[in-house]
Amino acid sequence: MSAKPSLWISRKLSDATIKRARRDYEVILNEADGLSSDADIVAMSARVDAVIPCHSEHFSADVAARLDPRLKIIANHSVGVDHCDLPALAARGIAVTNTPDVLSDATAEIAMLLMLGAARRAIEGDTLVRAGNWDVWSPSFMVGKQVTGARLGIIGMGRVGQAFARKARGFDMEVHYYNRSELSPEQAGGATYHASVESLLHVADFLSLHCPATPETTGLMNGGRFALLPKGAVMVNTARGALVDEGALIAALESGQIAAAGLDCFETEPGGNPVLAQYQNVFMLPHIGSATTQTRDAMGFRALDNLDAFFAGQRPRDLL
Ligand code: 8YV
Repeated sequence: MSAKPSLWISRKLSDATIKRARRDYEVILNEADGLSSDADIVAMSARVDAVIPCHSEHFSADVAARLDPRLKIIANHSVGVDHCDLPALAARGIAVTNTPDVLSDATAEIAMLLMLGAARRAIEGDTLVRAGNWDVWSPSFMVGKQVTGARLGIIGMGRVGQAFARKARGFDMEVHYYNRSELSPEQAGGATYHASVESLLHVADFLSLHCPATPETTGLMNGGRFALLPKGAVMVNTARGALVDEGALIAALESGQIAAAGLDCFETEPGGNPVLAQYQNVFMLPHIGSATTQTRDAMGFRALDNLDAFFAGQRPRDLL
């Protein structure tokens, strides 16, 4: 057996991550960077001691049951772990880690971009100018919704939610939040706590989702909940597509209940939603919340730190 543990890197991570991984592990890299099927994942598990997957590789209960006992740790290159069936993996004795903290600011930046772009009609304006169709100007032209001073509702006040709240305070927004538990005054930074999602929605002129996708949060934003928002609210989702019932969102856009939306994630990924794509008041990005050079390196290094601890016989910092 090789002195170095063997490691499957299932997607093309940053150059710095791969360089460091090759120094310390026998790396099998998915150079082609394509998606792996369940069968690919199961087959690979017999060849390696560890894997660094992205959220694009699914470790369902079925896959977990079929994994080879050689695989000992799944060191995710993501903070979200909804692609991993944690109880099923625990039952197989496989350790699972994630990469919290390091992507909070990059994701909050994308939430801010989406909120501003949706509120100020960025897609509509860009399309008009780019197509050479900008042939009029008027004070009643492309009037949007002002962000500065508005009420912002955040669902999920974890690391990303708090990073977004900090940025929103720079826009003098009045921040409200719903979270499973109330934060300490230092963490809340002056934001108002709501003990229920419903209470929060009533005051959310802007709404931003930052909670994980779990069976409890799937379809969190449905028709009934959209109806509780102030009319003409703007919704932003940089968390997971599963949180939003896209059919209900389309109905809310049609009725004007939602004035605009900014989406970095979708029920179907990759791909998105072709019906939502018809709306100029929906600002869409292809799940790039954490896609900065700095953050991708930090995510890769955090995953490797977790692996290093595990193979040194220590408890990984981000063991779930
Ligand atoms: C990543 C994310 O791009 O970390 C997460 O949970 O959704 C994204 O920031 C992706 O998961 C990388 O694997």
